[in-house]
Amino acid sequence: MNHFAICAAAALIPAGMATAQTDTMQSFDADVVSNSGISGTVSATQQESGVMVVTIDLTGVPEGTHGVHIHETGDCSADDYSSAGGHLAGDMEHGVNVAGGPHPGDMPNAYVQEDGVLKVTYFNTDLTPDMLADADGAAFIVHAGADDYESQPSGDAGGRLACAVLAEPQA
Ligand SMILES: [Cu+2]
Ligand SMILES: [Zn+2]
Repeated sequence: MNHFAICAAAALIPAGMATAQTDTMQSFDADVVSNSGISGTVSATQQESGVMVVTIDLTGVPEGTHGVHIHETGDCSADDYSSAGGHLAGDMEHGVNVAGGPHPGDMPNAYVQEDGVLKVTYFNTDLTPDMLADADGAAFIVHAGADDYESQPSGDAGGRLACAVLAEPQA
């Protein structure tokens, strides 16, 4: 059942929102930038249900477990991507293992094999288009290590390997 649901959602993305954007359904697409040789794309698309579907399609990712999050500022200009700020937090605590969590920007860890491919679709029921397109925008970040789903404020996931501006800050 899970497999079917994931495939069905992935299939809806190109047909659904690539050309049509309304007040209630919006799509955010971005290319990643990386000083670590990672390339690819990430998108966040609100579906008819209201659920945001986050699709990540990257190559060149080091083998291992990586925290992936939506961060609060749409700015990847710093060399270490610290310019993207902390997690998109929405007054919540970090992590699914914590009372009062998770952040709307929190997502499950990605497990990358030897081939360096990180390709996954996540359903995010807490994220909204308004959070992404707020005054300071939003960015997607891939971390060097795993999110422990409990350390505050960001899961102790290590440095930032790649960044993508999902929505620009509105000056
Ligand atoms: Cu992060
Ligand atoms: Zn978080």
